[in-house]
Amino acid sequence: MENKKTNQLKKYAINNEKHAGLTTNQGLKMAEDEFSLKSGLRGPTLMEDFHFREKMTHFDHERIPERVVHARGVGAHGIFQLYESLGKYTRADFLTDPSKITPVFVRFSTVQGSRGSSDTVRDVRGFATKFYTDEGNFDLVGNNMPVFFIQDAIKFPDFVHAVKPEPHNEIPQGASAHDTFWDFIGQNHESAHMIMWHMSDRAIPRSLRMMEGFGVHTFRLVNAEGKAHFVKFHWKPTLGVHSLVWDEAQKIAGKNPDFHRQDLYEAIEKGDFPEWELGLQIIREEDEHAFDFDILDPTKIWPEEEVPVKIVGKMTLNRNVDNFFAETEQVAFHPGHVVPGIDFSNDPLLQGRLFSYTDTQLSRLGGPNFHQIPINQPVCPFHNNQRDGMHQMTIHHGQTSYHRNGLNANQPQPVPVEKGGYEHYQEKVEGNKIRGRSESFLDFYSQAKLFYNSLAPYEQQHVKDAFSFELGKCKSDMVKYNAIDLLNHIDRQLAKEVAENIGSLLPEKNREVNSSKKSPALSMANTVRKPDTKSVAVLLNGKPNEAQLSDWIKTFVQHKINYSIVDKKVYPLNGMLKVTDTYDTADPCLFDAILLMSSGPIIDAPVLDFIETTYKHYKPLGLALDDHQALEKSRVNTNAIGVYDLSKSSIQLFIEGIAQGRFWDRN
Ligand code: HDD
Repeated sequence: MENKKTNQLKKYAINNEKHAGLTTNQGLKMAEDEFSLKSGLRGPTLMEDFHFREKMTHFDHERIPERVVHARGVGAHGIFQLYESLGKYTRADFLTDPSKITPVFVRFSTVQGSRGSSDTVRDVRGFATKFYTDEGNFDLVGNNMPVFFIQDAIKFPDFVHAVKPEPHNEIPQGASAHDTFWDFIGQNHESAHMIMWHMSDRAIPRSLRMMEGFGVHTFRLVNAEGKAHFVKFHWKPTLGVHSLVWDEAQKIAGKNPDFHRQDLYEAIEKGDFPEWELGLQIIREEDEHAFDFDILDPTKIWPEEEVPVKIVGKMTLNRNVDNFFAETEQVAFHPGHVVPGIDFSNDPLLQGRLFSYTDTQLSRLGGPNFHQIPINQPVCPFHNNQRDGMHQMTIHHGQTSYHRNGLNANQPQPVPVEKGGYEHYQEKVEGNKIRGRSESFLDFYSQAKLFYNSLAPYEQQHVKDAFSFELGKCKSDMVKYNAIDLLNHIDRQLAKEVAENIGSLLPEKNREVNSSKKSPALSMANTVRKPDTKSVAVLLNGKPNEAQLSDWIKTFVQHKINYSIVDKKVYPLNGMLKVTDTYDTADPCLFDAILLMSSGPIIDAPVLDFIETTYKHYKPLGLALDDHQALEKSRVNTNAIGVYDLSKSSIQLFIEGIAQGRFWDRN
């Protein structure tokens, strides 16, 4: 899938196959690449071995610093297209012309772990999108949760120091279940809302393709007349929002640490392109103070029932990177990369981010010219008087490199607003210089409670379990108690149950915020459900009825369901089918559903383990058993919801079960 950006990248592509031979970086053809130059076959290596020195020096410097947060990530190319013009709100060209196809690059990430950590850990997921518009790059650097842990960017280093592995022993990796993180949370009640999201199923997505994305901050859209609206950006996945269960997430972290990146890569390779709709929540400037929360506070959502999400366009990821390092690792996002018609708000978290992102690239990418790295270049021309610096790739011609010059007719000249020049929104601001926080930011608990109230009972149970797990891993009683104290401000019953589970005291006084408000949009129970791109393992226990198996596989393919056939060994079946996985290489946690085809009275132990684990994770089970008693002694209740006897019910019902995903009422 090609677009303006991928075509631009082609200029830089090198395909070794097309080259005649091996050379040094100076273009010298080399006759030998296996032996260093020695004084005698058993003698020492010589200093003059330039080939060895060049090869080794380059290798010695192959690594660059990983991102200080969001180090582990995966990226893909795609396109964005608008449904209808948003000219009423903004003059951004890519948001006003529905015929325009804007190339995008998206990088998904976890926050806490380092580059080699596992994908399925409990964490926030980064969701950063670079739109290569004709007016310059616009970066929407968001997360899969709509709020953040802190309200002011000056606390970011503290927060990150607390959540990252502890400094004395660098433990734990890819986890927030440790004392310094929970110490921070207990001491900083502004995290109350975010911690509820972090302990919810949102923190263990089933797939990156099945997560929402949020710009988090309030931005401004400004139209051609200079009129501004406040806006929040949303990404809504067309496959719905789905999660793993915690036991699965932990096991997958070991069985397949690349679970999410592989899922994304394979879906794109297969042509099952992931899609998100862009949604906007818009508030008129006049209504800035019309809500019971401050719209500048990044720990608050705008409940969708109060401020509806207007769906305005679609993003499709349709191409994997050609080189992980060149593209995914070197891509540099920045919330300050905006285009005419998009501007900032005074959210103090956003304001601080506007400094941090360029600054961090300087050490990560080694100098001020990282915008020239192919993945970071805009697709429109860029000219100014900035010069030189490490890794300068451009040969600027001419004598002048300063603004107001007479020698080159003052080129490059500032562009007037009417011709597309960026103009900052002229917001009136007045105030005394002060370090402090607005009182309107101080209600930490109401929306934490709103979130909890809005969850289905099974989702609330998962939140309790997550708190119990995480705090159960903490060693300090003080840390545990402070976290319970925080919960006691949100929901007394939640605080009580978690305190019991972790053996902590409960504060005597109930300080629960008094609110029974709900926002149904916050619960994942209300999401879209489709069978598309889910995966089924077909387990063979004895010789299968191959005609029947072929029929079922055809139905899976029609529904875009991925399948693997699993047996004790890999071998071809008749026709096109093949056993591709064994009970050793596959694992029940890696699939959305299981279909068991069993021809004898005995179900082998590894097969039984698959079935019982899948049952325990509430996932659909299709059973084609010659002997109907075969599972009688197992932990599977064959009459339970989401278990399909395929000798009686049609495969279609099983497919509906796969779309449903989980059967939480199963006992
Ligand atoms: Fe950040 C990376 C998202 C607050 C400072 N951030 C980073 C990435 C994402 C976010 C998705 C990874 C980008 C990529 O894939 O390369 N960050 C957020 C969101 C925030 C947020 C949604 C709150 C709403 N971040 C935040 C604050 C600061 C930073 C308050 C500092 C003031 N973030 C950074 C950073 C990173 C970064 C240190 C590390 C690597 C990078 O920027 O390029 O500058």
